[in-house]
Amino acid sequence: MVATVYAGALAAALFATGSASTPSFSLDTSGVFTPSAKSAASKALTYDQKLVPTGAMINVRQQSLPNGTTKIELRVAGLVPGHQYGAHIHQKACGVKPDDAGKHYQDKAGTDAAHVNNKNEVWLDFKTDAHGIGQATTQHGWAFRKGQAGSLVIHSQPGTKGSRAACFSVPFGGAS
Ligand SMILES: [Cu+2]
Repeated sequence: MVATVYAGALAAALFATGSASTPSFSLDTSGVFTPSAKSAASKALTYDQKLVPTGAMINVRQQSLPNGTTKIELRVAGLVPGHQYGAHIHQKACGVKPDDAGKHYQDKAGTDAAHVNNKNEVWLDFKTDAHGIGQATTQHGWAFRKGQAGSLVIHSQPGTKGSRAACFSVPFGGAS
């Protein structure tokens, strides 16, 4: 993961004077879920092995453009077929306890409906196919504040009602 992040940073530095479509920050990181009780050091932790079994895989990509646009792609495999999951970017890295990832990352802080939505937060809800594979993509017109977006949490159901089934630590990149 370190090498991937480093490569992304290096590419950003090399191409900083490129066209508007050249990313100012990019990362591509993958993980295999392990039970949180057994391996707190893992960056992919499952809290609910019925919904996110040990060995399930996740891949997350971020591309941020010089104009401030942030694109996030999520891919998962090995989950329950035909299930609707919720997923959001949270503030902190994952820990042994589901709540360790903290709250949702928000562009503008707030607790009302004007702030808790998929425009001001990064939601990547998805439904798995018959093989347990799922994917989601989002794009926002704003950049993360550096160091304030630390994980992607998979929830038991879409939206904001579901419990936290698994967590993947991702050092999302901030504005350049
Ligand atoms: Cu969440």
